[in-house]
Amino acid sequence: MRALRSFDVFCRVVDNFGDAAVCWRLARGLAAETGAQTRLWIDDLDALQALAPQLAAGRPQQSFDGVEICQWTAHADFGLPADVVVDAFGGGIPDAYAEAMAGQDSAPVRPLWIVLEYLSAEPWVAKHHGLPSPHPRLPLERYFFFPGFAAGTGGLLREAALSARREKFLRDPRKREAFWRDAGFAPPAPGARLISLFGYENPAAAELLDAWASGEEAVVAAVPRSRLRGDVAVYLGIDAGTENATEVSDQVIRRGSLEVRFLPFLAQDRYDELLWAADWNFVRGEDSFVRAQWAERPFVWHAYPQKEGAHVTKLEAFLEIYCRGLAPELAAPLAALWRGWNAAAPLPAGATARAWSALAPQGAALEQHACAWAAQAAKSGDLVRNLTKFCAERLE
Ligand code: TRH
Repeated sequence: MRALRSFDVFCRVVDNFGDAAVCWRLARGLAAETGAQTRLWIDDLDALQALAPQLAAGRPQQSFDGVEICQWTAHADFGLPADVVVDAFGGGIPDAYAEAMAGQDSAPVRPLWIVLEYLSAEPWVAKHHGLPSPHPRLPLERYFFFPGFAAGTGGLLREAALSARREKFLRDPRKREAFWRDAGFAPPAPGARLISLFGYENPAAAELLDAWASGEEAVVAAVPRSRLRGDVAVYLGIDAGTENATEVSDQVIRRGSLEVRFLPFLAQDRYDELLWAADWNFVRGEDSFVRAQWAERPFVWHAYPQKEGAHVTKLEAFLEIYCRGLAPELAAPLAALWRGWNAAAPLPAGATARAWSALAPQGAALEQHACAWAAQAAKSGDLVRNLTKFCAERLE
């Protein structure tokens, strides 16, 4: 198989953090896995800097973690095309760059154009994975690369060092204490159920928070900065300011059995630690959705809302595979909780709280299932390895 000498990853940030998060994780993985020159071209450096605060804000070019991070502007000098060009989420690549790729016919091999698609559990994914499509104008093929949970898909981003990092964190209580100290809080009281909340605006939030506040057991809800924060603040009757407002950061608000902690937006690697420390994780989009699975804890996914409810199809497709092997008396309330959390319209009053009260006492069984699921999902292979193999085979 031909060695891959260079990668260019092109990332247009639509909104939120996911596009930048997936591309940053991919670029770091490619550099670590292959040692090849890896450039991440990104149009919104701020989104990336929030995920990796070590990066210098606004610097058009810098290197970190084996990746050369370049600001993607209309006047950027892209230089020679790389062996492999990743067009993330179909955001496209610069026209001049595509023409340069097409002009490489004198080169030993013509660069490969990979369109990295969004993650979905829908059954059609494996059939479409890896299919070529001729460029409408240039003598170039684009290959559609689909992440996925099943064999025959591109797999999931899962860096080799992940398990060791997680086990090291879980084995050492001092690391958990350090996490809270660095986030500006004391560790939660022993025995309190820790729930992390990351999501989009959500009308179902109040009902769940109320169930926790009026419940028997102590619940600590850790709420890093996100679009869900507003709903939490409204429930607590406090002004959260705008999503980016930090006023509420570092605040602890108590209501009955519920303690809400407003956390700052954490560095991506720190966010992993929150997922590992928590008993339940509420996540969203794509990258946190996958990280929650690798955290091997029960979780609830808020799919990125899409037109015509396309996200509900994605949600149901994932629920179908995730709940396989789960006892029906757990699968039914879990699905109800997820549907309630993703409902475009509010569910019958109490439905989300009822689902929660059926699940809350079953933490051990749900965690066991989460562990079994993580092992199952990992069988589709690490996306970085699958991608490098896919490319090396086509660059023969
Ligand atoms: O930010 P998102 O909603 O991104 C979304 C999705 O990717 C969606 O598929 C895409 O269509 C849309 O953007 C445009 O959710 P996601 O994918 O989970 O990305 C969030 C990232 O932020 C993830 O890497 C976790 C990280 N994160 C931190 O680093 N620190 C934090 O404190 C929190 C809460 C998250």
